[in-house]
Amino acid sequence: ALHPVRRALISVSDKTGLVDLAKALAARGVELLSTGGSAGMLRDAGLQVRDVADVTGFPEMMDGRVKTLHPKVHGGLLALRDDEGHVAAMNEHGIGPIDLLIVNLYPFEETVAKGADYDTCIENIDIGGPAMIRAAAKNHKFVNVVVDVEDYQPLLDELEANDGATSYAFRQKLALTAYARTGAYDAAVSAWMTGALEETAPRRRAFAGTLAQTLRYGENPHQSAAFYTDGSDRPGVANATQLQGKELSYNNINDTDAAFELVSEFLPGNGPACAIIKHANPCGVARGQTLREAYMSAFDCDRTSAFGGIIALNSKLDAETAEEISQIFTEVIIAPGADDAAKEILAKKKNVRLLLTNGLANPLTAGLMVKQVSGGYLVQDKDAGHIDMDDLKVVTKRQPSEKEMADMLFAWKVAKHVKSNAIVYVKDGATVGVGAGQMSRVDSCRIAARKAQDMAEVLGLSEPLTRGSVVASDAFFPFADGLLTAAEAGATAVIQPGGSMRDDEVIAAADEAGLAMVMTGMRHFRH
Ligand code: 93A
Repeated sequence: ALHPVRRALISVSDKTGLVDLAKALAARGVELLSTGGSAGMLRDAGLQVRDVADVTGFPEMMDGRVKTLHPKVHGGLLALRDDEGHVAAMNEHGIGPIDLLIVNLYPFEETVAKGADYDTCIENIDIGGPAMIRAAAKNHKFVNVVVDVEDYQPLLDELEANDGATSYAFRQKLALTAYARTGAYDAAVSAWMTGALEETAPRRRAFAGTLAQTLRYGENPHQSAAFYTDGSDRPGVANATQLQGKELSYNNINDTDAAFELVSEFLPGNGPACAIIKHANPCGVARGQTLREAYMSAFDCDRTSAFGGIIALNSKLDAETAEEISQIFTEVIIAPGADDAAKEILAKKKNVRLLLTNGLANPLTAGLMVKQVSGGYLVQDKDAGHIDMDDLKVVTKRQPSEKEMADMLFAWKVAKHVKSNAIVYVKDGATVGVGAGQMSRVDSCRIAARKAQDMAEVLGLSEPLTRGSVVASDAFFPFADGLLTAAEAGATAVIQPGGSMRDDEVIAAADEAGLAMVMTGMRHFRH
């Protein structure tokens, strides 16, 4: 049913658009109630406003912690206008109905993002605001609640269309937005406290995000989709600046994230590195003396798949690398910076999206991974597992050479970012074969070797690059077959977690083939 708006309560931290909205409401004859700062701003604009303190008979107190928490406010929001008892209570206690609530909350998320100290974050937890929002939203049968500056104009349009009233359907939609906001707000508090107390286990915490972008569609055109940010300032796709190209799609965001998280494993201090991603899996990762060389080596792992891929770099994009990348079609490039000359080169490729980040992501930082299953969510810590040379146990007669060791650690880092079953062949600091997402480990070994063979033909090499390579497996070899496939492809050293019932068999096969093998004691499933 249509309900006229006669009285509004305004209490906002973000005062964007406030004066214009209030003027439009006043012009409709709506009476304005407001809290300290908001009231001051409206008065300065020449509007007539009544202080909430005047309504409640109580001053704002305790540094503003108690300003709207009063029956005269909450009764006015919650009273059912068509209930005799409620109306009688309003009359008895001198409670006037509030038909419209305009509230946006203390900027808790922004305060956390700025790195504020504990007490400042606590002070920025809004109590009265969410209480009013939840009350008004519950009573949407009669009350309008606006929590987003973006809803100011639609509200005015609705009032205009209905001669100063709003429809039930309109109020329902506002209530939905309102509860999404209070839910996300408390989830942000919960997430912050989880971090502040260094409570890393994903238990007893809520999670939610802030709508950052409505996407054109999801994984497929018939799926609707949106991008939510979690308020952290982690360098990566959520906090990057896009210099050119169309808006990112759902798949772009997913793949760009995979690419950047992977390349962030390689510290720029150890030289430039490049990762090329297709469908969330790397089709080439390499280090180089120069960034261009790193890109070229990554590209040479699987030129066919790299077409239309996503490229992540661990250092500033330079002109010669940009020139090289421009030779084929690429969807997205993400890097911690770009030279002017590089930007100029890419500007000619209007379809390429160039994203610049504020540094690399720290792979050791704790985080949360959420995945939806039918009827629920699976929540776990992000895989921040890390091994050093000291954690490795050589299990074969032959010790790996220094070069093999370096390549194995490289391969292991890449394998962490490949969908299981993951098999990664590496030679001279570059992947030369990647087997991803297979249901059996031996198939991943075969596919990776097979792709290396195909690339040898493309590159005009007499033998595949897997000759003299090392191989990483994200989980143990359940049988010797996968390892033997890798040996046949020319791998000379193996890195894997170990822990299979048949480790003895696998080690014996490695010894017989003259391989060196190390065990990490840690696995990196990724599904
Ligand atoms: O400290 S509070 O939780 N206590 C309250 O009773 C209360 N009522 C409104 N914060 C409260 N608010 C918040 O004050 C609103 O949610 C809004 O963000 C802010 C507006 O204050 P001002 O109008 O003084 O700028």
